[in-house]
Amino acid sequence: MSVKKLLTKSTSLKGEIKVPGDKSISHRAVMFGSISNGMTKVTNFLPGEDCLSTISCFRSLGVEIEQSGSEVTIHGKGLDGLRRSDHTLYVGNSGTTIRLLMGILSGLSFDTRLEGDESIAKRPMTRVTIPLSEMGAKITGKNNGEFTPLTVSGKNLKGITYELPVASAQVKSAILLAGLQAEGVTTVIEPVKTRDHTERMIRQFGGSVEQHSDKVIVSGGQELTGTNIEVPGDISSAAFFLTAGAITPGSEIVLKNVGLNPTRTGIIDVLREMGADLSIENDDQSSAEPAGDIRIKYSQLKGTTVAGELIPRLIDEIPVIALLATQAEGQTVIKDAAELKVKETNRIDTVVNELTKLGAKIEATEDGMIIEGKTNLKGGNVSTYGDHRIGMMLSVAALISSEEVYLEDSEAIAVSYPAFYEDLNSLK
Ligand code: SPQ
Repeated sequence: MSVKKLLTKSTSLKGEIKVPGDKSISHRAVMFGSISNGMTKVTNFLPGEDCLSTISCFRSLGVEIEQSGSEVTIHGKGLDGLRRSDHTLYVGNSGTTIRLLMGILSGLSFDTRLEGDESIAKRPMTRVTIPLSEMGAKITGKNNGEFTPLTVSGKNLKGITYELPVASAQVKSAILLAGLQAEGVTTVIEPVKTRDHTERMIRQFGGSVEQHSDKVIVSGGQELTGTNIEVPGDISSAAFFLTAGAITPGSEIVLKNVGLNPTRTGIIDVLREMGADLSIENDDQSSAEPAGDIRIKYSQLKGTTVAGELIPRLIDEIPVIALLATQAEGQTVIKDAAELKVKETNRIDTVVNELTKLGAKIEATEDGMIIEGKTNLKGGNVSTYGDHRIGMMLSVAALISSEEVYLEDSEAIAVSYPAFYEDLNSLK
C-alpha cells in the first residue's frame, strides 16, 4: 500500500537519538549465527524489513530463530544443519540478503530458489554468480543468471583467487562465505577497500581470516561457534540526522552509540571537510566493531569533492550528501560513484530528479552528480520510488523547505528504519 506523507518545515532540532542497529551487521549476525554451532544471541538487532527477510530465509532453511524486537536468539547447528526449503526463499527488497545467501548456499548439497521484490528483480546478480560458479556452484536464473528468480545448486567448492571488477562488500562477502566451505584457500582482491563487517564477524565466531590493504584470504573447512553479538547503531541511519542537524538553523543533536568502523565513516570525513561542527564523544575502540556518540550542530557549509577511495566508505550516504551540498556555499562534485545506478533505485537519477523538484541546482553525470549551492528549497510532490534512503533524504529536505512536501511511497523507509519519523519528531 502506497502511503503519501505530508512533511513540513521545522525550526531547530534539539536532543538525543539512539539510531537502530546497523543493517549490514544485523544481516551478518543472523547469517553467521545460522551457520555456526551453538547458540548466538544478538542484541540491538535492526528489526527493519530487510533484516527480517534474512531471518525468514534462514528459518525456511530449518534454523530455529527467536526474534522479539531488537533481541534475536539463533540456535545454530552448523552448515550441516541447514535443510532444503520446499518453497522459494523471498528476500524482499534486500540485496545483502540475496547476495550473501548465495555464497552460503553455493556449498550446500541441495537446490534453493531465490526471489525478491520488483527492485531486486532489476539488480545485477552476475557479479556474484560468476565467482561462485568459478568455485564450482551451479546457479541458474533469468538472462543467464543475471537476474532473479535464481536457483542455487550447492556443490563441493574449490578455493579461488578473485579480483573484484567493482568495489562491493556484498560480492566480497559472498565469496568469503563460499570460501569458508571450499577446499583450499580463497583470496579476494579489492580495487578499493569496502566495509569489512564479514571479516570481523568471522573472527567473532572463532574463525580466522587474513586482511591486507587490498586483499582478504580465508581457508576452507573452518568450524564456527555461536557467540554474542552487540550490534552498534547504524551510521547510515545516523547520516540523516547528521545532515538534519547540519542544515537546520539552530540545531544541536547527539547520536548515541553509532558504529564507527573506519570502512563506514566517510560521511564524517565529508561533513568535516564541508565545515560542519561535529565531534565524537565516548569513542569506544575496544569491541569488534568500534562505536561512539556523535554531536552535530548547525553551521555554514562549503562545497567539496567526493571521489575515489572515499566512495565505498559512504556509498549509501550519497543521496543525503547531495542534500547537504544544496545547503553548502559553492560547488560539490560527486564522482566515481557509478555503483549508485544499481542500488534499490538508480540513485543518481532519483536523487537528481527529486531534489530538482524541490528547487535544487543539481545535475547528473555518468558516475555521480554536480550540485551548486546554496539554494533555498521549496515544496512539491516527490517520491521514494520504493527506496528507503531516498525517502529519508527527502524527509530531511522537507525540514528546510519553504512549503509543504508530499512524499509518495513513504512506507519504503521501514526497510532500514521503521521508527524514523518517531525519532525525527522527538527532536522537533
Ligand atoms: O542490501 P541492499 O539493498 O543492497 O542495501 C544497500 C542500502 O542502501 O541499504 C544498498 F542499496 O546497502 C548495501 C551497500 O550499498 C549494503 C552492503 C552490505 O551490507 O554489504 C554493501 C553495499 O553494497 P555493495 O553492492 O557496494 O556491496
